[in-house]
Amino acid sequence: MTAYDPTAALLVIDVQNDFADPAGSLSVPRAGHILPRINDQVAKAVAAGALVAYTQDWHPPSTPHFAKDGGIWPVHCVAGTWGAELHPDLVLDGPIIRKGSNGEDGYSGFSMRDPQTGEERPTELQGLLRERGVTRVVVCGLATDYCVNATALDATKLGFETTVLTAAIAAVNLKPGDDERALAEMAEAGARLE
Ligand code: VGL
Ligand code: ZN
Repeated sequence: MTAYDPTAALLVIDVQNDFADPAGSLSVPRAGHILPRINDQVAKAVAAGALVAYTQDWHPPSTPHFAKDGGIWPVHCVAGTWGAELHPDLVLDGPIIRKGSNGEDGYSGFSMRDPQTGEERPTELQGLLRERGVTRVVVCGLATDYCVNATALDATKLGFETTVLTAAIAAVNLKPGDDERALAEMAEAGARLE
């Protein structure tokens, strides 16, 4: 079981209506099942004095991230819309980091990649964690094969001891098995799957 303390941070990735609600435009199968588990973890983290940080996919109406503009995704999480809002059942108790605001593929909570130039830029998440002396991160949320995967991989690269809560994540699975491949990739990178 994950033990939280002030050196740990729980990262709650993209639990937004477009992913987490069955009516969302990029609805993730089983997302509804993981919400109570995420809320349990939020309660545990807060009780132990660990930071809880939330990410939000936050896209402009047109971005090369979307299929209509040359990318691969249906329009989702457009800034200021219902779909971009954090799910109403999610317990909120910490800072929110938005990514993708300038049209980047914001898969990782830690970095944003310009889809045209490939250039990577950091979000404010790393600074926030370092400021608070956080050395361990615990990752949950959506989706296993994209934002959870990218965030956990970046966390290991940045030297955070990284745990992924396999009961509190769910996958898009554009291709069957994407979830298993993402789990293997995270484990390979040194993340602990719990
Ligand atoms: C995500 C696909 C597109 C995610 C974001 O949050 O995993 N997936 N944008
Ligand atoms: Zn997106």
